Amino acid sequence: MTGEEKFKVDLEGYLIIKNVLTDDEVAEMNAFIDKGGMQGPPSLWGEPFKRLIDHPKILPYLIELLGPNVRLDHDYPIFMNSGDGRGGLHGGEDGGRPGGPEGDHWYKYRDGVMRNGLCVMTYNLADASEGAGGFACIPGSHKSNFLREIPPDVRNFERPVHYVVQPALGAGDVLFFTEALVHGTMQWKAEHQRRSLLYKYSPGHSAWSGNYYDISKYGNLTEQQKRMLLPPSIGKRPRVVDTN
Ligand SMILES: O=C(O)CCC(=O)C(=O)O
Repeated sequence: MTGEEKFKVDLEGYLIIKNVLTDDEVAEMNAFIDKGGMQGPPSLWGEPFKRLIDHPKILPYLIELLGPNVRLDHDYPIFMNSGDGRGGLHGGEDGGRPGGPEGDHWYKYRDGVMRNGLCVMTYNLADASEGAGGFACIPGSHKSNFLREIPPDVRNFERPVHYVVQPALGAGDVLFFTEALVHGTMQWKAEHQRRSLLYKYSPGHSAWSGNYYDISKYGNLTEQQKRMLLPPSIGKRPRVVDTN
């Protein structure tokens, strides 16, 4: 992770990592999805999707932002057709809405080190240009002290305001965001289908989901992938990257 990328994540709470997947990889995954028959979460859809568990271009970001014991917490797809909606702005350290704090949504900085609770790496298999809709957020809101003051019409995307942005993404790009960032999904307006795969990670000691991965469903996994799929724990937990 470059110094400028660290600056941007600390400042804004999200980061676009360009061209992580090649055109061939995007095409292969889209061809699989076009055929239908997806069962379970994307990480179970076969080798190209299994590779995303610990993608070599993404793992260094996860370790920098969630620590050496980072684990995959859960993963799911978002497919949207033109006109589809999914819900307003949410997230942030206190949840920001009735229901109270989301204990796993947090961002901390100390002595040059950033740490986060639940974080997302969204693999984009289709372009989301400016105005297309899809992922939207309030940059910097992972550090806001006034989340409960975000008006309902802004949360529901009924009133456009300059501080809500929908970043443009290309197919193959990965969007990182911390769930401490206020974010949500704008109505999808493009003619083509939105295709996003959300791989969500927690620090090794914590879980957002109550359902842990069953590695017996995955066929062959590398030792590193097995470490990435471990349930949460602290004592003697192995680091994801084995440095021995
Ligand atoms: O990518 C999106 O549309 C937002 C997903 C979302 O709201 C979430 O991860 O909690």
